[in-house]
Amino acid sequence: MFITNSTYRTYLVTDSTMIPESSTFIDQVTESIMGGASMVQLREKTLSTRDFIERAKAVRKVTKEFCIPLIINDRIDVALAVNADGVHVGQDDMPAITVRKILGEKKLIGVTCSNPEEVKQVCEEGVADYIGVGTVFKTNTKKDVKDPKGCGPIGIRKMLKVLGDHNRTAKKEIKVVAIGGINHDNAGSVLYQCSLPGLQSLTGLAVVSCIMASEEPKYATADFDRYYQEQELPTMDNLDGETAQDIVKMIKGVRSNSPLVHHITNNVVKNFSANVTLALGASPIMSELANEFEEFTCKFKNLSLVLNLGTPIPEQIELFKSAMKVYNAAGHHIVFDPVAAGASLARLQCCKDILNAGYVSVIKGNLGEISALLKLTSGYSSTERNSINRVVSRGVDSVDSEVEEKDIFELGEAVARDFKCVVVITGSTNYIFDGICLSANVRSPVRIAKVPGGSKLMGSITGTGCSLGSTIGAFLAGCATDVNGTPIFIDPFSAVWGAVTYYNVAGSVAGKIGTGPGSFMINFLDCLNDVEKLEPILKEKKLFGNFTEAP
Ligand code: 3NM
Repeated sequence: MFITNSTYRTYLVTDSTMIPESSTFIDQVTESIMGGASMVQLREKTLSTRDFIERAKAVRKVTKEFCIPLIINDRIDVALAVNADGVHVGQDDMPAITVRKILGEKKLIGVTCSNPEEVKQVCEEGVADYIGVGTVFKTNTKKDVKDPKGCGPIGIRKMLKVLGDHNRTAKKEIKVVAIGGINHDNAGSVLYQCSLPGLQSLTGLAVVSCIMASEEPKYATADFDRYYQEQELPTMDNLDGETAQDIVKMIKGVRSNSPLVHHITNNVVKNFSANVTLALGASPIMSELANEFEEFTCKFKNLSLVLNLGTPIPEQIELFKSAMKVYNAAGHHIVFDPVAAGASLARLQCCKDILNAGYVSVIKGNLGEISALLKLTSGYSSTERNSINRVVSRGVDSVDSEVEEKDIFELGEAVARDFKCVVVITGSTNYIFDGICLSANVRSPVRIAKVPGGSKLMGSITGTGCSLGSTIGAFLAGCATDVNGTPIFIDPFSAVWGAVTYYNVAGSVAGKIGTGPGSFMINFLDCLNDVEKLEPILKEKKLFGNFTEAP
């Protein structure tokens, strides 16, 4: 049998306990294969040996007809009895080395891994053809998983890093499928988020209940194919180059489209963030009513979500997660502000839960906050991190004087690459990193933009950091369509650069007028609102190629 990467694409793992009443086990498997299942693992935990063999023979007949591999879970004897194409073992089953000795070189061997150490061991043993990494998300199908909550894309990427390092130099590439809680709601983002561009991505997805329990297993399987097509990352070639250079055009887009910027944010800054959003010409909404989120995403094209971790409570984290699901499904941008991420392990855990629950287009924070997130990355991007490791978040204020610029570059790049998003590190100079427009196969450079801070007075009133999140949200949503409401593609990096630049130019102009924090706040809102006043300065600002240093 000819095994390629696409052999692993939609890997059906069977379970006979969840077949719909109107169907039979073998019908479910056959239909799934007809829908495009590219590999089948027969997984039976309660059948007698004799019944297991009978079932394996029946499935073998179908897999043979469709020329796809049949893998037997755990039972080497059953695999031998029916001449299956391979065996899949877990960490407590027969060691892969022993399986290889029994089965010989021609059969496929898969091993389940739940952490980087187990991946490392499989790589060192060098006998497996593929690994199954998981559990990605909570699943009801397997009860004895090591991490019932799921390791999420963050955990999967840490395993991919170990595998990718191995595969880079190995004679034989070990393939990898993700498993656990994968369904049609999350398959696209699993493929997108569980990859390290230029190093390692998933070869396929392994699925049980989403197919085995489906009334329409053929279509349930076929649907998985389209998620692979969606995995094309945007590249520099398909950007709207003209708009990407023109902040005035962007802010005018915000004003004419009047986007809705949905905030779930902390109580301290709600008022100021709403005023900043209004001053930009966008509409703020501070909704925490989960039932209406889907209505927003159906109703509005120019919409974004700003999640701010300023005053977290468990209910709010759950609200974040449900909002993310709705916004991700509708394809609207999400801006995440990991306020004081490094202040405690509990807060970092909140960030981990949030970033595992879905995809955010932008992460905005100060140096302390972004360096805390470094702990959630796979480490595939960075080499040395000495001075970054010295940075400890001190509440919401970060210390940037001790850190060299090259370390800031390394930090931003690492977080942007891992989370495949735009990262903004705020401070007296703002740094923006593009982890979105990367090539999937080669290690392409991360675009970096540098924007000078606006005014020292911005630090004298509360909420200027958080309201930058609102501004980014307004620009992303404002640039999502042209004035006629037709969707246009402007890359998030350019929109974020436009937002950060506009915000700081307004701050700089306001800072020169006022005498103290009170008047500054008012002048700042006025300046944000006065495009004509800022226009001459904005016209000077350009994104230069790969790197911009604003004059
Ligand atoms: N192995 P579903 S999770 C068979 O984590 C299996 O190793 C897992 O089922 C692992 O697609 C799992 O229905 C069950 O969530 C996955």
